[in-house]
Amino acid sequence: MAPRKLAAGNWKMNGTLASLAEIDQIRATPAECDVLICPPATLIQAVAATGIATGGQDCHANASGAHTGDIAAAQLRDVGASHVILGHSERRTDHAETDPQVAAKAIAAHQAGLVAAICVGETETQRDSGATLDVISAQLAASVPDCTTAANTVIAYEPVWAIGTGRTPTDAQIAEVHALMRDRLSARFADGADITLLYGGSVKPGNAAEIFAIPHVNGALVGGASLKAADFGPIITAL
Ligand code: G2H
Repeated sequence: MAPRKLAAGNWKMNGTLASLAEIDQIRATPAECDVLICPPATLIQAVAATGIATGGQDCHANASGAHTGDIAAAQLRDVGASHVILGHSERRTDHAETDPQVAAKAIAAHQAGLVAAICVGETETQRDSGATLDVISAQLAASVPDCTTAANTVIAYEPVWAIGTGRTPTDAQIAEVHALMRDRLSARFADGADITLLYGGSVKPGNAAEIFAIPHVNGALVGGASLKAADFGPIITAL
C-alpha cells in the first residue's frame, strides 16, 4: 500500500453557514485524492451533510465530563466527522498544548474512530539555530501515540514560521523534514511507510504542484487557501 493522497482544508476560526456554497464548489472539483474540510465545530454537521469528508480542529482527551467549551472525539464523530486536527501550532501556542497532551488526544480520537491529523513543526528560532530535525524528531516521538497506524493517523509538517505568512520553505527544506518523518515513522510503526505525510504552511495554487512533487509529500494541510473553492480547487487538482 502507498500512502493515500489527501488535500485537507483547515478553516480555522473562519466560516459561517453561507460558506457552504464554497463546499458545494469544492465537492464539484475532480479529485484524484482524498479531500477533507475541517471547518469550525459549528459547521461540521452541515459540511458532513454535503457528503464531503469533514473533521474537527481539536478534541478533548477525555470521553466526556465537565470541560466547558471542549468537544470530545466521539461528539465529532457523532455529527459526521472522520478526522480531527491535533497539535496545530496555533493550539500549541494559544492553549499551551504539549506533546503528551496531543498524544492523549490522538488516543482519544483513535478510540472514537477518528483519523488524527497530528501537526508538528519548528519555530523560526529553532530553524535558525539548526535544531529543526531534532525538534521534529522529538515532537514525533512524544505527540504520536503507540496505537498509530497508517489507517488512523496523518502527520502534517507545518513550519510555524510559514503559517499564514506567505513564506514557504525551500523544496530542500521540506524534503529534508519529510524524509526524516518517513524514516522515524517507518522505524517505529509496522506500516509507517504508508502513513500519509502532509505539508502545511502558505500552500497556494501557485506553489502546490511544486510542493506535491517533493518526495514523501502526500498532500497538504491548507489554511487560508482552502476557504475559497477558486483557490482550493486548483490545489486539489494539483495533487
Ligand atoms: C497552516 C495552514 C493550515 P495557511 O496553519 O493548517 O494555514 O495555509 O494559512 O498557512
